[in-house]
Amino acid sequence: MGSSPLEMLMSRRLHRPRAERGLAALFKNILMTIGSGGSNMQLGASRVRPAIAGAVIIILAAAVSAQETGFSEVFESPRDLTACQIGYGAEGRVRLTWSNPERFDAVAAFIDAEHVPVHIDGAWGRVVVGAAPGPHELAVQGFVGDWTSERATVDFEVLETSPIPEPVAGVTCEYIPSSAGRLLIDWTDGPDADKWTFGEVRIGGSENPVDIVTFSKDDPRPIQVDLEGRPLGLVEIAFADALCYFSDPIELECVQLQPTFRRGDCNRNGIVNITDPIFLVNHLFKTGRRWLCDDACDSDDNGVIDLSDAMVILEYLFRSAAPPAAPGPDACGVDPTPDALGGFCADICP
Ligand SMILES: [Ca+2]
Ligand SMILES: [Ca+2]
Repeated sequence: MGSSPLEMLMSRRLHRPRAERGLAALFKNILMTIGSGGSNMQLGASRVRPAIAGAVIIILAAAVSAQETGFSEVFESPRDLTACQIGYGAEGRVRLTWSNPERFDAVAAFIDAEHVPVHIDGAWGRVVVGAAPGPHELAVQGFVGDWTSERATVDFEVLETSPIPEPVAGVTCEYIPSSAGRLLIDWTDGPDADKWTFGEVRIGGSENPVDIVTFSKDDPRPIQVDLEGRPLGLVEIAFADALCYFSDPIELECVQLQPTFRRGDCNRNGIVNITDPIFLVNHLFKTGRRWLCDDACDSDDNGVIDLSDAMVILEYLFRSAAPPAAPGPDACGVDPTPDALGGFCADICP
């Protein structure tokens, strides 16, 4: 017996999850019953049976089609595929990104329908491919288990050189190790300053950054990048035009700033007095304003800010007890014992 389009559709679906296999098997049984004129159907005259069978097939096909549509909605293609050129030369480097990475276990990339030997975790949401200068069709395909999505494609002209050769004349980077790490990045405009509209800081380098922080040309400077505990490592900045052609990356050499503070000057007004424990207690118990420099509030320098820090200040002020830990309440200095306290300490005392 030849396979009908519906049966072929069902056979393709047989390796789907158990619940779907059960549904396909049910449909198939009904079909076979109709096709054989099964006695339990009691369909009567043979000229009536094909009409009823046809109607049932149409209904079943519609049901399967609806389920197929529903599945497609769940298993969609990589969405909003975007190409940005991040490297130039004989082989341009193009970064492809998509907006629904959580949908896929893995993805594959294609250049002009040729598979590119990169196969990455789909949840990453981006992949960098190499392509010779010239127009290309770039594509990404998602995988979930044995299932493959349609390819999402984007036409992109790979350039041999960046259209923004000199976006800036010089870049400065300062690294503040407190507050789980923060970068302050500034620059002076270069000859091509009017060609770029946005930029990005790549923590970990161009090819496989652990994070990308974007900024707009209109953002206040210096731009701030919170490292949130990530290691500093290789950090690059690059500037892009509206078509997402980046400048060549500029590796940042970040000067580490040592935050300085007076221990106990929790409210950061330059003197240790009764207002400091009040400020501290207000935050701890009355959700008042958070301290401005965690290390300054950590009076006993044990890496935790709690009521005992307020007590150290009070004991020092009113009972001649030992002063807060180094650098002490009077000297403006750095924290001699690195700790994981968050909060922003400026690089200089007030
Ligand atoms: Ca103070
Ligand atoms: Ca403490």
